[in-house]
Amino acid sequence: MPQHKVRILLIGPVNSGKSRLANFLCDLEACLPEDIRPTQGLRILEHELSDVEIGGQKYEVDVQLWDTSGDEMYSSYWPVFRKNTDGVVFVYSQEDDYGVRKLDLMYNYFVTQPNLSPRACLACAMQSDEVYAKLSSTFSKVSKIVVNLDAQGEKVKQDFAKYVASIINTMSNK
Ligand SMILES: Nc1nc2c(ncn2[C@@H]2O[C@H](COP(=O)(O)OP(=O)(O)OP(=O)(O)O)[C@@H](O)[C@H]2O)c(=O)[nH]1
Ligand SMILES: [Mg+2]
Repeated sequence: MPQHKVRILLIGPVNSGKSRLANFLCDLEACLPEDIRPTQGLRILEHELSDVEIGGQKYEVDVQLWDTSGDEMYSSYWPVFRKNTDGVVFVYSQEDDYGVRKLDLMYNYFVTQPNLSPRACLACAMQSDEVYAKLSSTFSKVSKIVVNLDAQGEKVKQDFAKYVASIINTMSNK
């Protein structure tokens, strides 16, 4: 099977669920409770997706996830996070109005400035009971999904595979 490689950045406010989503996508959910803690700057996780359909053909894709910290303490790392990334996933909670308002600034830095296509982006609202905050019009061209890891994990994996296919399409149309 032909192969592709993509590097995807996970960004968003502190405690929005970036590491939880990354663990889930890489089948690391069963980690010990003491492993769950704020990310110290950056974690890099790798996994392989098979049977990703791109233009009618199936590919195997090596996915490298850059799971970043949302803490402003690490904002001096942003130039490193942004360099050579193929896609950007925004992870947020619709219960966190303060966090959602920070996403516009992140979009500007990680997507608008390096001229990345909105098709290489995905906005993931982690499932919440209440909805206090919505994305601004800055995200109008970005695909949006609601992530419910407890009840609809399989759907999250399918949505993610579609997103990976869309990144590769964007890369090959450059
Ligand atoms: N079930 C489960 N919950 C997790 C896991 N990892 C984190 N959590 C929980 O999910 C919530 C969000 O935590 P994280 O995913 O670590 O948040 P984050 O966006 O990575 O935060 P920063 O790294 O500080 O920017 C917290 O309540 C964690 O306790 C996991 O692997 N499994
Ligand atoms: Mg984290």
